[in-house]
Amino acid sequence: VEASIPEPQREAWKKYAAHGFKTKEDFEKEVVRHVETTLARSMFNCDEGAAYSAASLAFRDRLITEWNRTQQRQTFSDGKRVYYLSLEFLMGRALDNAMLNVGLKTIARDGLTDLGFRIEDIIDQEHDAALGNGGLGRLAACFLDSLASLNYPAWGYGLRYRYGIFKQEIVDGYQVEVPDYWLDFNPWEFPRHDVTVDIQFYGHVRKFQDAQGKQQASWEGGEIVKAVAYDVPIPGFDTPATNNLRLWSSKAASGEFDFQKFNSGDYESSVADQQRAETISAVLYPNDNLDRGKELRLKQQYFWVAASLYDIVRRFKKTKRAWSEFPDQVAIQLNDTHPTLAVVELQRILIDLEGLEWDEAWTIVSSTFGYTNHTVLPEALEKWSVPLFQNLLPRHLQIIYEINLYFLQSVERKFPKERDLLGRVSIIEESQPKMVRMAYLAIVGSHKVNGVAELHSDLIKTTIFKDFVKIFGPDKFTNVTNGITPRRWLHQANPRLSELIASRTGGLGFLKDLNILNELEKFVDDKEFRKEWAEIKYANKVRLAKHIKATTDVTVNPAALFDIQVKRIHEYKRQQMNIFGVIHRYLTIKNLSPEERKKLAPRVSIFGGKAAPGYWMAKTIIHLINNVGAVVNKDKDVGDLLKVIFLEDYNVSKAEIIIPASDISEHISTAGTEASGTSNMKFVLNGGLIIGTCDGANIEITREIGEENIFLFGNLAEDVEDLRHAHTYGSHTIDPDLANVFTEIKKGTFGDAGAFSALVGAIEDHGDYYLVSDDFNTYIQTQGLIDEAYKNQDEWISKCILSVARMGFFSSDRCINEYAESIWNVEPLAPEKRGTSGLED
Ligand code: NBY
Repeated sequence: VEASIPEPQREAWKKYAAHGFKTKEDFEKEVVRHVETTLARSMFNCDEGAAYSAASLAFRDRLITEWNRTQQRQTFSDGKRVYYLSLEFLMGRALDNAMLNVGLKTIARDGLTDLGFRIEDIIDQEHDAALGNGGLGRLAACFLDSLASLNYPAWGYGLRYRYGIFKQEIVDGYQVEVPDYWLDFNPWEFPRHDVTVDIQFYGHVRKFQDAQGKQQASWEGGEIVKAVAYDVPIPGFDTPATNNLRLWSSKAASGEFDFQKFNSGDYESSVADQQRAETISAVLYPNDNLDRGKELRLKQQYFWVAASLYDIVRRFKKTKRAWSEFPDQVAIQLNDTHPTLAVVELQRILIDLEGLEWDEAWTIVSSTFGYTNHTVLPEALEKWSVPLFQNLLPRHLQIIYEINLYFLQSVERKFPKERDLLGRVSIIEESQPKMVRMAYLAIVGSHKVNGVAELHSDLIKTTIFKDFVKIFGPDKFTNVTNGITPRRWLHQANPRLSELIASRTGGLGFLKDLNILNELEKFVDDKEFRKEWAEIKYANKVRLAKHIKATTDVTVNPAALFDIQVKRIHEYKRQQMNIFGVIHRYLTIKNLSPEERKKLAPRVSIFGGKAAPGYWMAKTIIHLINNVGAVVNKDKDVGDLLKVIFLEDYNVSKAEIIIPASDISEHISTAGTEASGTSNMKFVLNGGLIIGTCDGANIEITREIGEENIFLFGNLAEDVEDLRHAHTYGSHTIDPDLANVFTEIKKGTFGDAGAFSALVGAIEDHGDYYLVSDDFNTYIQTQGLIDEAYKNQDEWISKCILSVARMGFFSSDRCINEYAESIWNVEPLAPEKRGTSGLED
């Protein structure tokens, strides 16, 4: 309030308020100004990097103007806000997205041309913001885009990692990890050195009686680390609404403590303290679907959660409302269990710092949070050791015990005869050492728990969270099927397809209401439309073929069927089954006469994805793919009939090139293991077909597009348990085609067989947990069906067109509207009508 300009002086502010450019000339002026002043360069040393920087700064200025207005408007309107807490935001590039969302890409293209640059080259200068591992982090990014595009008052909260997900290099067929230092020049963030929070760690709890004789607790001592806010503007598409992503960075708190050390000549240890503080936000943990229980990770979680909650509470307190109204003003969504400490932290703030009674506080807490589960894999369910907690967060551990006590008491009252139940649902696992089960804490502390696809949401209710359904009733558990933003994953990644769709559906409206794609069904037999459709797919394949040539030096034929599997490497996702299938295809080709070979359909098998650095089996899969490629790609008998490509360093910006170029993509996880998958949606939206198992969102994609338009195969989730049991206790025979593949690997055809013995052994000798052998035969057969289907291009294109026409459901806009209605209870805030933004193209 003190910083607010007095009324009489506000006229000047209004008169000179920044507006941002609207014309090509103004854009060019801004670019030149930034080159000459912000960057201190000139036309004599402006390379593409500088042009990127200047263009980005021009757009940034524009975004921030809208950001300011949006935030002011949200504050004045005084409605409920959503806070999306995620340790990962896999944003990718921002410039192209900003240009498209504010509707000024054509102006920027023309302006850059005038200044001597090609817009594609400028866009290509940007380093991805890769603050995430895979699907979970990218989902958070799609959600931010939809929240802004739909005018929801929403903030994202995350960590400003100095190093995002590592860059992957392939050296001699092996993955090598290189640090991703991405902050050298980042025009998209605004440091808020005035927005800081002191975060406490370690220390002890002092119990005392307050003036009213009430038992109180105070967390004292330990050390303090400072959280500094960095804000990233999130522009909505075709709306001035610009939301905020606030990322916290850690730095040493300069307190007396440091000065004492400094003055007493202990310079080195004061520098060490500083570095230790900065370590907290230094690096993104590179594991997906695996919990490693490292202390620094727990520190990251608390640091981020405590800073975010302090910020949220500070904002709420400005409204001067009663605490009981907190859940009417604030909805907090927990993206997986990583932010679950927020439940405990809010309870602590309310009882220890704000003096509320336990029950009153707990009612507020448990009506504020919603929890999204993203996995049923046991190794991914977060647990933290009690001794670790005791040391790092002593007061929080006490509160967790208390939450657990009251929870278990309520369970006992409701189910007095079920003694085992208490042990099963206890937030504390009675192991050695004891562990805090974060998912259970998140369930107890939230009013809604959701899975991310129908099958997944059913599975969590019947397996890992079954007891909780019984305790809380089925209504607490719900499904919100994931979605993707059509802005990035169609309009930005596949501009020509977007343009074609716009030309037949009356403009770009489908990007705001994806169900409009339905109108494409009537063009399925339209000759001209089909021709353009096929040309666009071909052009996208040529673009990818060029990328493949440039990065791997392998020449691929764009007329071949492009078969793509790009995602994190994991045994449950079964890239091993894919490469075994490729080997099977290779052996088949080798066994044919040259005459017979001519009848085959040429294929390019494309893989991409990172393995967690400590996940040996995943790294072995990458090694095998590369070795198979090395053999197959130079085999004269094979030629164009089969090429095997591993694309290095799969990330968001590469996905934008890869996905539009696919004919078939593979989503072949063991049934019941992939919670949803989201790239499956992206591939179909870009006119590719899918080979997949009955898992995750594949099932709903099938329901929407029709089973005649998808290649499904494999065992069902309901049969997985029995099959696994049979592997372990019955006789386990390997599929004969797969056995042939193993024989070839063991012969050393793809390099030292010893390197792959663990991969083969997992299937032959160790129970084949992911059912590769069980599904191999139908997988191979289905691949055969695909070969046949692709030969009939007429039918193939019809399938593609009909599929795209039926994908409306998978927009993240639909998904966000479901969250808003069924979990957050928030409404959009219509932006002022200023006519500053207008759709172009
Ligand atoms: O979330 C993915 C699921 O595997 C995928 O099926 C789903 O579509 C997507 C969005 O709902 N999960 C995922 O990407 N998980 C992680 O990346 C992840 C990262 C870290 C940790 C656990 C999981 N961790 O415990 O550190």
